[in-house]
Amino acid sequence: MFRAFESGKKGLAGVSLVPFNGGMKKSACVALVAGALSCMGGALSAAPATPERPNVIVLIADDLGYGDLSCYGAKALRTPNMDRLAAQGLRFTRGYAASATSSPSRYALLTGLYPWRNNIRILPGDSPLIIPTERPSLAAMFRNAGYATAAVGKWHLGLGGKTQKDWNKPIAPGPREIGFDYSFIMAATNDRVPCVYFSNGSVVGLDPNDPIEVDYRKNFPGEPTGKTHPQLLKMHPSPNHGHADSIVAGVSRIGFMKGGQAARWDDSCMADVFSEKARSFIDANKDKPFFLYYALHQPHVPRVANPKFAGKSGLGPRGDVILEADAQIGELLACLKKNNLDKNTLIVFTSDNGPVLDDGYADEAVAKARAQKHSPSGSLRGGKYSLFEAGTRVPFVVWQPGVVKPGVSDVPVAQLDCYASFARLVGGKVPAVTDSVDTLEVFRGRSKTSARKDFVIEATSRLAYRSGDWVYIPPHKGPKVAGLTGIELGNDAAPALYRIDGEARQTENLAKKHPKKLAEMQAAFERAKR
Ligand code: NG6
Ligand code: CA
Repeated sequence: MFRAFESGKKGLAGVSLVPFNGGMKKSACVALVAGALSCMGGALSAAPATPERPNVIVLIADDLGYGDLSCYGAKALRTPNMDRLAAQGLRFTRGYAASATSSPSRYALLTGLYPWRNNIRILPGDSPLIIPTERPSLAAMFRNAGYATAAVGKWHLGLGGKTQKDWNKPIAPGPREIGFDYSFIMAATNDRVPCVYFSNGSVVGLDPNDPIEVDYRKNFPGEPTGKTHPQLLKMHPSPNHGHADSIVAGVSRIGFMKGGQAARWDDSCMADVFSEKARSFIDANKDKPFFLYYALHQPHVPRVANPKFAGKSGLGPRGDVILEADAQIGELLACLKKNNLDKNTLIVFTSDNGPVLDDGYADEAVAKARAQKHSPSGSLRGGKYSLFEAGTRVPFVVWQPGVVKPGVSDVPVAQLDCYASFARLVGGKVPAVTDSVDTLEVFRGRSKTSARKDFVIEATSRLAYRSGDWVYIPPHKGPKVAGLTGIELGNDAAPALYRIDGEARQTENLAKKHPKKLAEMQAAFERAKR
């Protein structure tokens, strides 16, 4: 039988394989195989019995917007594999991340807790682990229920303990200590050092004679940065955005690193590397139930598409990497099909937060989107970092052919509710203290009545409150529009009340027109926070 982690062998489709447990060489860029996608068919079996304990994949993109997918209305680019998930599955028009930025959003998904309860913010790349090890995470819930578990892709939840860490030794606590049997991750974001992969806590491909050092305050003497050596850059930082520190693979990043040359990643290969690791995990665990947290790095900055996709979208690098992510999803679906797991695997496909065009690099995202009339937020107001809808209302598709009823649902759902919903699905336990609510039947399209009645969202430490068709944004200090990204943040001196049913644009503040509703929302918000 084909075992993907037999080092050095060629897989069935001629894909070069790298060892499952790390050992990957720096330039190991797995060749994609044209035509590896097999047609998913899509016919539902007549009277499907619910498979017991299906495999579960949380497939989460990074900064992918509500309007970035053709199945959510994008016209300027096509996302055929995302669309296939949506066509065969249930596409939610009101699916929410808990936060408009990454670390808090992922924290919520993996703990079932609101991130603002513990003041979770965007983490630097050298942050300690922020997920408690003593309380079972979503991964631990699956592991305790007998599932094999893996995290592949973007992490951004911190690694190691509170004291200064040595990147040249295995780092713990990390994914393993919160319930992932296997992990192959980047520590933080693709624009933050350290720019190396970690397999089960250790840097992949590290030469012990060239140790890694990381510092977020000052550079190491003599090391080139985007500021001192702009001639070395193939992608330049946007003015005033930072992102001009250490240079890795021709891109200057946030933070400084030294050494680890052989281990440094090449952004243009990252999609293939993560895709191969995710598929190897599936191949290796096809005979037992598994939970895979697969965190795509696109379209977060820096957007460096593989040459196969560069220039293909007409929207510049941001569009190109969305096509690349879409192809990764095609490979994932083909892998499930190949292993005969496509009826017994539930996928939630979503994004950690809303979209942004200029988030740190001069990559033409703004100009190309304007020229092609592409709105990454769709018809919603705001974007990443915003309390308006596009900050947290994200693509949200649940897929399991034969089990999830295909269609479109406007029932509000939250990533936060994956914990309690999946716990019921697999016979796992939910901790006594939780913000997660079991909405499994809504996820599967079998009920339109959700146990989730309201939702507190967070954007850069500010809160807003949703209930039914309404959202209340309390007064917040700060600029209305962010100077760097040009995104409307949702700050106002006056309280704001909007209706958010349908494709809500949030143009009219209804606070004055509906004082009773406003008071009711304010009171409910205070209760929800308690
Ligand atoms: C911000 C960065 C932005 C991005 C973000 C994290 C600046 C000016 N901006 O601080 O480029 O890295 O952090 O994005 O440094 S997230 O999707 O992981 O939350
Ligand atoms: Ca993000």
